[in-house]
Amino acid sequence: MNNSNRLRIAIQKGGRLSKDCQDLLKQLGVKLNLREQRLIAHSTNMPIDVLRVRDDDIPGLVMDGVCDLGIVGENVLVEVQAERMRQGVPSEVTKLSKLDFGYCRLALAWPQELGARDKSWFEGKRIATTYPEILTQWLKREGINASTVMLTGSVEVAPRAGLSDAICDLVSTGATLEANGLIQGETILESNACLIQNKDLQDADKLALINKLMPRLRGVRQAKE
Ligand code: PRT
Ligand code: ZN
Repeated sequence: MNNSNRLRIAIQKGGRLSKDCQDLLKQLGVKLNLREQRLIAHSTNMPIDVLRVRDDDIPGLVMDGVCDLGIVGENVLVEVQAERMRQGVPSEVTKLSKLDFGYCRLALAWPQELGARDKSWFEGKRIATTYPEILTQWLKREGINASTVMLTGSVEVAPRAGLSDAICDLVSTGATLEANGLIQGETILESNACLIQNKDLQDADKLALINKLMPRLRGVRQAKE
C-alpha cells in the first residue's frame, strides 16, 4: 500500500499518453517539477507525487495500492484486469472518469489480397496481438476457434513475416494498417484514456484532495466540449 501521506498518481513516462497526462495535471492546477529521467516527480504546490512508468504497469500499481490514482488507456486496463482475474489476483479499480484523449480502437485486420472476409474466416486461424486476453474473450463470445500469438510490438508486420494469418491491434487513423497492406475489420474494443483509483483508498486527506480535483477535471472536460 502507499503509506506516504502524499497522493500518488501513476502516469505513462514516455509515449502517446505522456504529454496529455502532463497537460491535464497542469490544467488541474498541479505544479510539477518534472525532470526527464526521474521516476517520481513531486508537486510543488499540493501533496501529490507523480510516478512515471510504462503504461502496462499502471493498472497493477493502482490495483495493488502502490499508487492511489492512475491514468491509463482502457485497452491496457481491460487486458490487465482480465489477466489478473484469470490468475486470481485483485483486479478491481474505481473508474473515476473517462478522459478526452488517447482514443483508439482494438480491431481485427488481415492481408488486403484476401479481400472482404467475415468473422467465420477466423476459424482455425492464427491472430497476432498485444492483447491476448481481450482477443481470447471476444473469440469465445463469438464461438470462434482461433489461436493467438502474443507480440509486444510490430504486430502489423506479423502476417507478412509469416507469423500469423491476421492481427488484432490498436488503430487510430488506419495509416499503419494501410501502409502494411492490411484491411481493417471488426472493432472488438473502443478505448480512451481514463482516470482510475485504488478501490480501497480510505485516507481522508487523500480522498478530500481527490474531491477537490474532480470538479476541476469536470470543468476541464466541459471546456473542451
Ligand atoms: O512504453 P510504454 O509501454 O509505456 O508504451 P507503449 O508503447 O505500450 O504505448 P504507446 O505509447 O504506443 O500507447 C499508449 C496508449 O495510447 C495505448 O495503450 C492506447 O491506449 C493509446 N493509443 C491511442 C494508441 C494509439 N492511439 C495508437 N494508434 N496506442 C498505440 N497506437 C499504435 C498502434 O499500436 C499501431 O501501431 O499506433 C499504430 C496505429 O496508428 P494509426 O494512426 O496508424 O492507425
Ligand atoms: Zn505499453
